[in-house]
Amino acid sequence: MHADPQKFGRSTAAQPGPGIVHLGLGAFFRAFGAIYVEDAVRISGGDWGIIGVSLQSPGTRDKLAQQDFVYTAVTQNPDGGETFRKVEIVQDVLVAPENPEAVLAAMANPAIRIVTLTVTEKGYCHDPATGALNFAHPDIIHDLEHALPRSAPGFLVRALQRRRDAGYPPFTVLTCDNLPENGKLVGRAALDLARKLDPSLADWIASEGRFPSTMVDRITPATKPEDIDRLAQKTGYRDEAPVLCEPFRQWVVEDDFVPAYGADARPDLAAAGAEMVSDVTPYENMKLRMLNGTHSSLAYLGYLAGHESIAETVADPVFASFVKRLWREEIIPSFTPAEGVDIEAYAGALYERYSNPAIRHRTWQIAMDGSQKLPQRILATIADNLAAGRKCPGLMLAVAGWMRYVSGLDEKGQPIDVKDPLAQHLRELSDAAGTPEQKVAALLSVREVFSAGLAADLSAPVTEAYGSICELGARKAVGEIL
Ligand code: CS2
Repeated sequence: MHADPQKFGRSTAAQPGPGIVHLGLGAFFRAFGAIYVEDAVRISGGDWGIIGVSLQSPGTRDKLAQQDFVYTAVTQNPDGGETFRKVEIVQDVLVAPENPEAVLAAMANPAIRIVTLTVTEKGYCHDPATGALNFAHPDIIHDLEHALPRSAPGFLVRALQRRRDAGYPPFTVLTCDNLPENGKLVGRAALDLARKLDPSLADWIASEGRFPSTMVDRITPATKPEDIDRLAQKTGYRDEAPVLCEPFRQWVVEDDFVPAYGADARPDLAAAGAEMVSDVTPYENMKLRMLNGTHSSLAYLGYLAGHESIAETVADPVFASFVKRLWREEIIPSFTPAEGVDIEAYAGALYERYSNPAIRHRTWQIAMDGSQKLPQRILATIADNLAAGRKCPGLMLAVAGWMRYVSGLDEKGQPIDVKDPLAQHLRELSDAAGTPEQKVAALLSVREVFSAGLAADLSAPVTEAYGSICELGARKAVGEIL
């Protein structure tokens, strides 16, 4: 039994005024963006308190509300040690389905100069293969017909509409999701929706709004009940909503914020260690392909091989060699790193981060939402390799691993709890197809994921890779690549 827990709450009554609304207050942003903002305020001041918004469910709000929205960030070091940091920058959490009006009112408050987002790849209601807003998405259909929205684009546009009508400047929209040119993507979604509602609003957003792109990086595994108990044992207080993270963090931000707010348009993120740049593209390719691309490759193939976590997967010498080969042979040649970046050293640091035994980052967690992740993490790299005449058998095997994973049965015939917006459709396609060739063809026909041209290019190599997985099992199929 842990010690009688002391009341867990704020260290001080003094708080900065609100300056940011965050849509999608999950573990990642609490372990990442909130800490950067809190550090920026500690160093350089400014009214940058954060109002969190949950777009789906009340769970996070319910836990945080019990402890005045304060929580612990637990850094898990490779030597097994843990360091604890109390984070106090979040000042309130709203639950959109309970009270969308309160969310819009918060976003329309002129004191709010930035809206940040971590709504995951599927939260932008876009078509992953093209980037266009999906007007057939049920939430977009709803948001076109109702002033109180459901979707992230809907909240952005309706709040901007209120600000425009009240004569206030727009807020800067700062997305923190793992998507290429993520600022342009969320800007396009907002403008596509605004143009349908009110073309003059779209013109105003296009002229006065800002949607800078960012690259975000911090491995943040899900918190388990035993983590909460361990923290209570170690600290003497009970925090119901701690977040776990690795020591590493990197935030690269395009320095393009709403000019109407002048020097008060953003917190001093550079003082907190963020890199403020004019173009984030080289950093984003490096991270999405080198980290997220191998994360997803290891997640599907590692899960099928029976590995529970990334650390466990790269501890397997077959997968250790596989991931290093992926970086060397198929990913690094596919892009130009940012100036001054030692890309070999970056790969070596990634391998050390993956190997951190204290981070139990489940392959199952990373495998989620593959239909929304594959295009920017793996397919773009394949397309660039093919255009350059380079074969990429490792990435083709990763695609085949995803196809085998979404079939819903593992290599022991046990069910896989596939989490994906298209999970049912993918399972039905796989089940309805008889042979491996037919299964691959059926899944390559999913245009939300594979363009027709890329599907044609992938057909033969992915079919061969899929057959290898079915015949040898994932681990041996990986071994064949080496
Ligand atoms: C992971 C990412 O769950 C996933 O898809 O690949 O959350 C990854 O941990 C972060 O992007 C690391 O910065």
